[in-house]
Amino acid sequence: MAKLEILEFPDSRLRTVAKLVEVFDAPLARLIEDMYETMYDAPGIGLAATQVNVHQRLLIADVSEDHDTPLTLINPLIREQSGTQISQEGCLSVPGIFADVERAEHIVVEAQDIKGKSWILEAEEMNAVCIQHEIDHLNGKLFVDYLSTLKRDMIRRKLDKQRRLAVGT
Ligand code: K2U
Ligand code: ZN
Repeated sequence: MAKLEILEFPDSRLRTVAKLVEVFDAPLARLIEDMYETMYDAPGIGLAATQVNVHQRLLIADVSEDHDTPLTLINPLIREQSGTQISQEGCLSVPGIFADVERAEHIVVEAQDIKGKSWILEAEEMNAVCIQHEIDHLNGKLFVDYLSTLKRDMIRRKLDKQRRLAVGT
């Protein structure tokens, strides 16, 4: 297993629209393993392949308290959505920044598993938020895109300053 580097806003590679996964082979399984190690180590409750600079439609999540309920969604498609919920979101690609985002409260998702078998799952509350957040990543979208341009520019400047100071340490 290996910890993967997570791209950080405003890296333009985070804006890539991921392509469908077509080959369900050992390298894919290894990537998924490495993504789980990276996510749990961060720590985070979700991770999209885009964030580790792999532009395939693959996301993982685990919103459980004991970090023992992994969820792997390949080529996910939201088939139905209903209701709305507002929750505070963060992002491993936008470290230290949190903001309220409105999302669908309940979603029905069609996806493929690690072997390529299609399945349907329903999600709500934090699971639904996390899946929508990760699918946004696969479409090159970040939660800061739901904020005003002014706020997004402030965040960009704050992160740029943090990175400059980190280089200086
Ligand atoms: O995409 C990511 O960077 C993973 C996010 C997923 C997420 C964001 C907002 C709301 C739910 C899930 C990270 O896990 S951000 C860190 C975090 C950890 C626990 C709760 C919320 C955010
Ligand atoms: Zn994120």
